[in-house]
Amino acid sequence: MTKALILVDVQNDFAPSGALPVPQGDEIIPIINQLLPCFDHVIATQDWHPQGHSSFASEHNKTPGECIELGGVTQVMWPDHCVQGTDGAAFIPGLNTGAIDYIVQKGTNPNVDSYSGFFDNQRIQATGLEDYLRQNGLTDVYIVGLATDYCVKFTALDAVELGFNTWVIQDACRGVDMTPGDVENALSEMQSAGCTFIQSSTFIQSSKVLN
Ligand code: VGL
Ligand code: ZN
Repeated sequence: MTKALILVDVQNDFAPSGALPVPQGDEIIPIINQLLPCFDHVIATQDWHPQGHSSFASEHNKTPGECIELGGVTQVMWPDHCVQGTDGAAFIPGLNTGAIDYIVQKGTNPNVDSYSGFFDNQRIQATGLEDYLRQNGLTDVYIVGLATDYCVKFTALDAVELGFNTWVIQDACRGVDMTPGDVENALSEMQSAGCTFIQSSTFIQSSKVLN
């Protein structure tokens, strides 16, 4: 059993003061920093959109939160966020980025969104995350980050589907909850799919016993 920690979109635009704020999104930073030493392999995803990305409401004269159809899938309209190379796309300050071994950038195709760290929403392209995990013999993935009801959820669902043992460290995630209940529903979906939930304190305690 070889485990990897996957940090999903721990980026400024998803912090409470960011362009697409996730309430209390910054609270996970110290929790993640405590988890990092428990892992030999740490991977971070970054939402990494070109300017004028098709998920941006501003491109379609829509209001954030509205939905459109895009390439055959429903697309939520978002405020402009995580534009490549901007401060909004950078990791949230305080995160121990020195512990990150591999960065996966997603959402780079201007025409397609990508919530999952593995594939874009239309499943046109893989990001390379699966290959990286397999090449390094990583069979167990522990997922943390932002946002529980979008990128964390879709990354976790794909991980299970690809056959990885998938854990979600629940207190190290925060959600958007645009419609109240979204986070609860996301947790149920992940659980039904076969993800296991764990609290950071329990995980840290058990890795101390084992090592
Ligand atoms: C995300 C909405 C749009 C996320 C990314 O990281 O959960 N959500 N882009
Ligand atoms: Zn995005």
